[in-house]
Amino acid sequence: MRTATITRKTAETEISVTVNLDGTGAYDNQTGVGFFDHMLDQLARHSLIDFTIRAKGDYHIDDHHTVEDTGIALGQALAQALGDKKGIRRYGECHLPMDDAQVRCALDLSARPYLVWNVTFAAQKIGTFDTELVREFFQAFSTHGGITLHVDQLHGFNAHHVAEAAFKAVARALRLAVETDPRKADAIPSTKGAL
Ligand SMILES: [Mn+2]
Repeated sequence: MRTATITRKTAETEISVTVNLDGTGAYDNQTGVGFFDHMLDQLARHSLIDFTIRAKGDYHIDDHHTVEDTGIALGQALAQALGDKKGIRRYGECHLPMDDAQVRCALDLSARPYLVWNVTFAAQKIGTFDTELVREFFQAFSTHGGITLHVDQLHGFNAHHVAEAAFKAVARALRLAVETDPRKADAIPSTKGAL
C-alpha cells in the first residue's frame, strides 16, 4: 500500500497528515484555516490521493506557520508513500482553467526540489486568508516532497479562482506523476536507476 502518516509538533503547530496515493480523492481536512481546507480538498479530489489532515496552529499570530507546516508534512507524507518510486510515471502536467483563471503546472517527482512560481494575486486577501501563503505552501510541499514544481499563471484576475486553479493544476499533474506506468511498472523511471 502506498500510504504514509506524518505527525509533526513544534512550538508553533501540531499537524498530522495521512495520504493514500492509490485512493479515490477522498478527503477530511481540518486545519482551522477555512480557505486552506477548501484548497486541500481540491488537491485531494483532483489528484485522487486520499488526504486526512488535522492541524492546529498559532492563529493568534496569523495562518503562516499552519499553512507552511502543513505543506512540510504533506510533502514528507508524499515522499514516504512514494517509497523507491518504482513504476511511477514521474512526470505530470496540466493546463487548468477556472472561469477567468488558467494555471499551468509541470512537475517532476525528481527528489530535486525546485519551485518556479509565476503567480500574482490581484488581492492580498481571500476572505481572511493571505494570498501570499499559497506560494509558502507550495514552497514547503516541493521542498519536502522532493518535487521539481513549476506553476505558471497564464490568465486570471480573481484571486479565489487563481488560487483554486493553481491547486487543481498541481493536483491533476500529481495524479499523472504518481500513477503507475503499465508499460514499465517494475522499474524506477530514471537512467540512474534511482530517484
Ligand atoms: Mn472555490
